[in-house]
Amino acid sequence: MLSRTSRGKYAGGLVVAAAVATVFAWSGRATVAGDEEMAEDLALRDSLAVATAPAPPADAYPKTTDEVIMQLAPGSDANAVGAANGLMPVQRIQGERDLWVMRALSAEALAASASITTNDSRVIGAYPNDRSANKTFAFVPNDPYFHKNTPVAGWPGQWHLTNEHVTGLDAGVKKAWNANWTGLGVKIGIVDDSLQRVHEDLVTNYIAGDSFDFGQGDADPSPVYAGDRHGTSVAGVSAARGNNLLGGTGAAPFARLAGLRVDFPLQTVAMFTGATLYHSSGANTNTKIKNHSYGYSAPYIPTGAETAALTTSMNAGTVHCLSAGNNRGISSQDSNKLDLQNGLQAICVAALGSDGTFASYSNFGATVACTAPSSSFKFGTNFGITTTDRNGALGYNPASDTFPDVKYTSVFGGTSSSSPLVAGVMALVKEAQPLLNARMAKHILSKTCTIVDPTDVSVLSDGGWVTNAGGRKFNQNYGWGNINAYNAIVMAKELTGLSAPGNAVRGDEAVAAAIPDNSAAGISRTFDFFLAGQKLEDVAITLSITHQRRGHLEAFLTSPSGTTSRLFFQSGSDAHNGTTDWQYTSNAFWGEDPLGTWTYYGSRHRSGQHRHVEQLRRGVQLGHGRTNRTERTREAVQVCRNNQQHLVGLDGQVVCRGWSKGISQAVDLAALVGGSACDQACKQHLARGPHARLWADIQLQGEGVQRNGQLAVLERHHGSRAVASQAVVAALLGPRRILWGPRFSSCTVEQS
Ligand SMILES: [Ca+2]
Ligand SMILES: [Ca+2]
Ligand SMILES: [Ca+2]
Repeated sequence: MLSRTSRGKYAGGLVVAAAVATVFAWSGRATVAGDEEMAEDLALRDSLAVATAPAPPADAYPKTTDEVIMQLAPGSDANAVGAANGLMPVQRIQGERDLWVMRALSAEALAASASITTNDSRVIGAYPNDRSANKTFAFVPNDPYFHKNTPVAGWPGQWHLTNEHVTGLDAGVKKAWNANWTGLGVKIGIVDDSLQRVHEDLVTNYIAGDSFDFGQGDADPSPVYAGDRHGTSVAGVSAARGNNLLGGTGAAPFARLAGLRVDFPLQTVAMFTGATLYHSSGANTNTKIKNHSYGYSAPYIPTGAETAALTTSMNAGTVHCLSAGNNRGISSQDSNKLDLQNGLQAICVAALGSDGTFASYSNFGATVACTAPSSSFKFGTNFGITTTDRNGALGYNPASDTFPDVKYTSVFGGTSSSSPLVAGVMALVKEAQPLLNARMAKHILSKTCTIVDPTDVSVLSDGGWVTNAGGRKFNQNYGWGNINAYNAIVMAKELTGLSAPGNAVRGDEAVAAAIPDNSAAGISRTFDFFLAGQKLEDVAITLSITHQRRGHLEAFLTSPSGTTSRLFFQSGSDAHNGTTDWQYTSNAFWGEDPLGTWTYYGSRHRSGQHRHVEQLRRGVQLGHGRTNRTERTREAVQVCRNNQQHLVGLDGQVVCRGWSKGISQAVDLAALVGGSACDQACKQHLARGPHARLWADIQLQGEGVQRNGQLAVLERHHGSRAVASQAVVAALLGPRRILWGPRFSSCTVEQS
């Protein structure tokens, strides 16, 4: 449904198709475009009108124009009517033979058009063709606990979704919802201790056909034990039903939820393996997103079958989100020591407190992909997460919460909450980009997450925010940064696919050398990759280390571009022996060129206690590949240069100088976008010329155009007349950038 602003009506009743015969064959006229071209324009306009959401604010546009929409008596000659009234027909409304857009050639003619129906019998209706400001009815949650100070003053609201305390410190879902991305049609599998399917805020999104209880072997994932409460809260973070006047909302308010119950007291590897694969591998891939808010609290525990299942399911296209862990301060605090969390392509999610810094408990590591808002206990002032809670006296409320409604809790948190938040966001992205898989998700995250805590140089951050040679910023406390749903969707919409995944392996190397005592430099070795022109994705290196106390060790990897990533951090309390074939992954090199010499080294931070000979043995694996996108890039510029039908401004670049008439040679689209090459005379010329409206729009919105930097401005020429419809401009300035034209849309370029 659309709402629209009220508008003035000049005179007469608008007669539409029902009353107007449409069998009349329209004949072309010199002053207007041919029917076919016009139909294209109108179809474009219509498509843009639908695709553009939300509309810019009404006050961003001049309210009035010099155009009038006129319903002529059947068979009337538009040119004759125009000539008699100081008007020029510029466009016939698609599908209506006698419905015209007329441009007034003078202010007097425009004023006179208000009473034209009484003065010219050929005109039976006239309406101003004013600028409009329609909006789609985007998702706006009406759920009572969404806002702060609900149900009573003092409660934080769902700040992780839309932060009403610190603007922007959230998951960026509001703008995504405003553009109507809600997870519709996407199923999220919650691998957890249960899912209370009858909960009022979960029942609507719950989908029985994709749910299963791997503990009881039945189809009902409902809680079994009194302690089964975790999954119900996790599920609500991803996809509690939004806009139902109940509780709160999930990040993906209209996504569907599949409960995949594991019996935690009696858990086996088989239960997790089954839940990981269920309906997201093999013949049934209904469930495209899965969340895993669990993991080991001790380091270096192999999870062979589960890891293999994750790989299988990710290869089948599923996006798996995993909690990074809540182990900061203990020996498993580095997620690279957790086998599931450091899998290739896994989306390992850390937690961000409401103070804007990493949560007090959150794991860190080179394998972290991103962070998302959750609870924290630093300074005692951080908010918890408000989500669904097991009904009645069970659950977190009232046992550890005083929130007034025991069906909900305000004290959920941990990376158990940040991960399903990312899973919910992934559902939004999946809705917007059906090709989304784990690789694409990581490409997107690597470029769209938001930098938080920008001055963080804590030891665990591994050097603070480091920008690698691929242009990605990475910090082990946050991965690529805080999730931003809207940014992710904008990028996802631009993608047209991925290149085939590449994989390169360097075999084992027996180092057979001692790691010197108390030496940060340790020992190092190098290896080479000969992969010219590739873009790195995941990097994995497997190390076997013989040592009496592995907690004293650290290891690092340096890329040919000079980026160094800590593979794992020392944990003095971890007194176990060395590691055998442990695979560490790093996201720190994403987008770099792997060509050249890599260096890895191990170091030891204590001395004197252990006299054993240490050995390193390593194998290494690089994933590489690119996203494909139809985008305004320099490559696209070259491909499209000969396309004279389109003008595309791209980061100040001119694609095609087809701008032939009415504008001087000196003025190109770069001038229009950037304004720098257009002097005063040029601007006056533009303001008077056939592109006056487009120019006015750009003047009005110039800041937005330049801010976004990548917006394309696009024009279609018909002889001397340019159709610079407001819909085009609105589309350019709205959240969804567009590309138009068959030739341009074929300009698929590779982009890291
Ligand atoms: Ca059951
Ligand atoms: Ca709700
Ligand atoms: Ca409860």
